[in-house]
Amino acid sequence: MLLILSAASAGATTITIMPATSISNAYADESAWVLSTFGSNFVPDTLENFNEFTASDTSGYTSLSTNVGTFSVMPGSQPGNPTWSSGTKQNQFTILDSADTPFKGRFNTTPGGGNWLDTNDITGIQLSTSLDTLIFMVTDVNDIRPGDTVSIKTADGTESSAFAPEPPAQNGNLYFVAITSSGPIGDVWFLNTSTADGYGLDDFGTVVDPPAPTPEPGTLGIAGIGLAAIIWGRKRQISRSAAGV
Ligand SMILES: [Ca+2]
Ligand SMILES: [Ca+2]
Ligand SMILES: [Ca+2]
Repeated sequence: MLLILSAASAGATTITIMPATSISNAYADESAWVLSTFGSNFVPDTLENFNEFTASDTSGYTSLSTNVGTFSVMPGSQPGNPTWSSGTKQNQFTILDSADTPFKGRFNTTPGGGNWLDTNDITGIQLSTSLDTLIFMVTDVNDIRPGDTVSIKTADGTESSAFAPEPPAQNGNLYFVAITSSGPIGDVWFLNTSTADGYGLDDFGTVVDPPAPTPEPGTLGIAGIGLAAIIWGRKRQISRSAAGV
């Protein structure tokens, strides 16, 4: 399914939010978006799947350095419902996996992976990134109460909250999100009006123009034969002219 729910922009920044029906569908959306936005030379490149971190429901982070930039709790962020997010991780975000999560509907989207970054129901997370293009997956948005609203905002004022509202949002929903900018994006803010309706973030990456493929051995062989023929021809020419022929 390739359905563009939203393409918000202010100035040179765009935020695109696309609903997906499954993980494979989300990756199909990602590939289709890269193709339509950048052309066939470009491919998505996942840089951070959170699998190098330890999943834990008993510890969290106020700041976390990753391969796409630094995630941090925003000033003024409200803690989640203490029933779920208690103790040391109150007003912290967490890395979770399916064995550790106290929440329903948030999940890893990395093929073969297990972890995701979980908001732990806090209301404000910032990602500071130097990337010009940022792509990622979001799970379980706006699925608890009508009126709860998750929005994504960039430092230049571009904002989108085009996730489906509840209703019809369902537990376990999934989105592919893309942010483009004419220069480094800088700060991305993940904002939530609710303290009981968190969500998961996973598979952050960018878009790359891959290098030209190296020539296949057969092609090299033909090129080598051609080069040898040229050298042999030149040598022959030199010896003929040296001999005055
Ligand atoms: Ca993951
Ligand atoms: Ca849920
Ligand atoms: Ca939720």
